[in-house]
Amino acid sequence: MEQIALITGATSGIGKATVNELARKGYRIVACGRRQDRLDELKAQWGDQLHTLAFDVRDQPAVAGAIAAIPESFRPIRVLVNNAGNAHGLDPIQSGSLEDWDAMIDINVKGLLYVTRAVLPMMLETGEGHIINIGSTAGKEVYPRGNVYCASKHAVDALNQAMRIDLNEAGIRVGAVNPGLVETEFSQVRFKGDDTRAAQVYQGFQPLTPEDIAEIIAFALSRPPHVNIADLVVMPTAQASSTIVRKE
Ligand code: NDP
Ligand code: 8X3
Repeated sequence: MEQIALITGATSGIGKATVNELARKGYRIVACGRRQDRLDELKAQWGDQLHTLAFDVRDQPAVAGAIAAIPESFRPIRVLVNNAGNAHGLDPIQSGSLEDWDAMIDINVKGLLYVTRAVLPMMLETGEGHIINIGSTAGKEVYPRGNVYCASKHAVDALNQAMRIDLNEAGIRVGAVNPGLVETEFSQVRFKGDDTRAAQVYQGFQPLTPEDIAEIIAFALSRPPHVNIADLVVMPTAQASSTIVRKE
């Protein structure tokens, strides 16, 4: 049967690479993000194989409305890649911006929940589904000034386990891919457009590419039905932990 995948955060980085990797493998894709121009570029590239949805994952009615309006030809969703998310700021807890905290909790945690809740009825109805949650090494450990971003990714780690438990009876596979340092627009967002500071994050070593992660997601999805890659951490070889990176 034809596989249909809904991917959030499809306009950049890991999500965009995953759209391209899965589309190359023949999936039909529902690509989600806020930036319509980027969604239009994906549509121009993949044509009838791809449907776009523009919504902010923080806006629950918008999430529910957009997913309810997915056309028949892109239903039922069998694969959900919960990828949309970002870090906002890198400040100590005593001086962190409340706006940044709200953004990270609302997007990385509540947004993931809203999307999952809207997609799940399609999986439950057919008894088939595979959810990949994009966590982070920041969900496995905590690093200086990572506070709320790390908390949001620890929440993703907890939700990944919780979804697997609650959806076990339904036979829906749930797993997480937790990357270390991947060169995307992530640090540009974290540092609010300070490109110099963002570039410094990836200097002096070879970071992961979004395509490295997309290939791993595709591998997890390609396992036979009795195999579920439940939780996977992937770092650049130069990285040993959030704070230990071998740089030249
Ligand atoms: P990018 O900044 O390149 O991509 C982030 C994506 O999330 C964009 O497509 C963006 O789309 C979407 N997004 C952000 N906020 C919202 C929102 N409010 N509503 C809808 N979509 C939103 O970063 P990455 O590709 O690196 O990040 C993808 C995921 O990977 C995130 O969950 C991140 O935490 C995680 N991750 C990243 C790592 C890294 O080192 N880069 C390492 C570990 C995990 P748009 O702006 O169009 O809405
Ligand atoms: C992104 C990786 O180390 O910047 O989740 O938190 S890190």
